Amino acid sequence: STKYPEIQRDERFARLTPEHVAHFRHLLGDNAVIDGVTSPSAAIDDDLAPFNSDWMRKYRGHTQLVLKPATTTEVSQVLAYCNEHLLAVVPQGGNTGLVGGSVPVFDEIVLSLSRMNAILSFDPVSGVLVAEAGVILEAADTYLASAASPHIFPLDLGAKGSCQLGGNLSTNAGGLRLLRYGSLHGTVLGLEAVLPSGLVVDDLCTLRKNNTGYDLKHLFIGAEGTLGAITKVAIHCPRRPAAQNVALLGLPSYEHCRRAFSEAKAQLSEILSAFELMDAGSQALVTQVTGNTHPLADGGGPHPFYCLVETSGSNAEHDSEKLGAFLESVLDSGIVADGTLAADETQARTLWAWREGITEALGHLGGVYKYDVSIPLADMYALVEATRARVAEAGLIGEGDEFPVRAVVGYGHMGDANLHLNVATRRFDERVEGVLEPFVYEWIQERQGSISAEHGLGLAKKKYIGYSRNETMVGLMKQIKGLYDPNGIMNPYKYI
Ligand code: FAD
Ligand code: 2HG
Ligand code: ZN
Repeated sequence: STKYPEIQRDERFARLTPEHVAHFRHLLGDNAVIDGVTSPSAAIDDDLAPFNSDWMRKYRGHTQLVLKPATTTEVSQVLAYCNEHLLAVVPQGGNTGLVGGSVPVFDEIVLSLSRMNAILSFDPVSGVLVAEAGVILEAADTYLASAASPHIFPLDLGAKGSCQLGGNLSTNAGGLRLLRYGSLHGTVLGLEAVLPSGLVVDDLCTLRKNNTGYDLKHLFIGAEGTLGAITKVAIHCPRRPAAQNVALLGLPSYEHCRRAFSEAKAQLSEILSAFELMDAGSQALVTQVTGNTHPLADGGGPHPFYCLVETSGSNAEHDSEKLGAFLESVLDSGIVADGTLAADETQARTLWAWREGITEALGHLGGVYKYDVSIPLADMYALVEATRARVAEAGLIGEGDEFPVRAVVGYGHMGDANLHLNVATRRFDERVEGVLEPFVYEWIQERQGSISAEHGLGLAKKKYIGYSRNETMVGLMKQIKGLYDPNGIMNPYKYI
């Protein structure tokens, strides 16, 4: 895991004492506290471990205290006490974040929202869902799917079984269908959050239109827990599409993927709901880890690139006819070398697994350096090629233990010009990091891209915010941080 030689513990923050812990036990009850302060033991360390280590096992903190409040009032009481006693806090949802933002750096208290997991209301006519921040994304979607008039949560991503709505909002997660349903800045109608002072920001509006002054909820969307803790969410959910169809395409070059995307928009227009990119390397890794045979292995595969196209609509026959016609046309015109259509829901899920399973497969190989970036589409994949060349030039990639890098792969949300460049290593290695950074960020800056498309900055990109935001913008962010969190107790040492 990564060490933090450049970061010092801020000694303004108090160290936890048994008196602090006694106060929290009194406030929340014994079951809501994991306490390694008053009763340290190997068993308690095991209980604390999952809260201290991130999904990638790259970042590791040293918290001795996890608090699990059950109500907004409890969150407010906890934060007010922490603020008064200068105790630093990291809000944590499902701990699936990929930038090291969700775990402590030193001994910050972890504020877990997992017990605040109630669905509060759902209006099937407007489609507005109100839920607590600790609701798991998949649970929210399952609830909506089983409603008398089935709806869909307007966000979907590979970590849906663990991530929480509060974490989704705090990272402004994008996911697999942003192309169709837009960003959380559009779908979230209101939220409730607690500031470090204990003040409850009650902005749980359920209206689609509300132009009354500054729309402050947007500050919490993507704030990564640096301003306060989100406790409730109101979100606009669309009707669940009656029909979903999926096609997987094999293509000879990245330029062909761009042409296929353009054709998909033209031919599938209002029913297009996802357009995802995967390179050959990413698919080879999924094959290697799962042992499954790639669906396009027989038709002249492996292909240099793959695209997954999904349609969502109200008429299954109409949609599958349209997707079938699209596949025929891109095959005929030579844009696509091979393709397959899912015949039913099970096959659709299987095709999706080749895209959604990449992150998990990479995780099996060792340490992964992840770059979640936005780049204008024309140049998007060139970053993977440039990185591959740089790593090869540095002599870091090859078969055998002496080469730290196993693969440089690219995939992502082509419909949103969002690339996931992943460099898989045998283990995290400072030599590799030195070759990749700031190279990747400079490359992106030169092309007016963004160094963080959908995962946030966290600790991973703390040093690099200046590559995508100018001094004025960072200065304004710091002023807002100072206003909302004057003692700086919320998620310290991270990007702001
Ligand atoms: P955590 O990881 O617990 O926290 C993330 C950040 O939010 C931290 O800074 C934390 O302090 C803060 N936070 C959490 N809860 C709160 C709260 N209630 N109030 C204030 N701050 C809070 N991201 C995408 O955008 N698109 C994807 O397609 C995608 N796919 C993924 C696939 C996999 C397999 C994995 C492991 C991750 C993926 N992610 C993706 C990254 C991740 O950002 C999302 O999984 C998710 O949004 C994080 O939610 P979480 O509840 O796990 O938050
Ligand atoms: C995805 O789109 C996620 O699969 C994760 O955002 C990307 O692992 C990654 O780099
Ligand atoms: Zn993604």
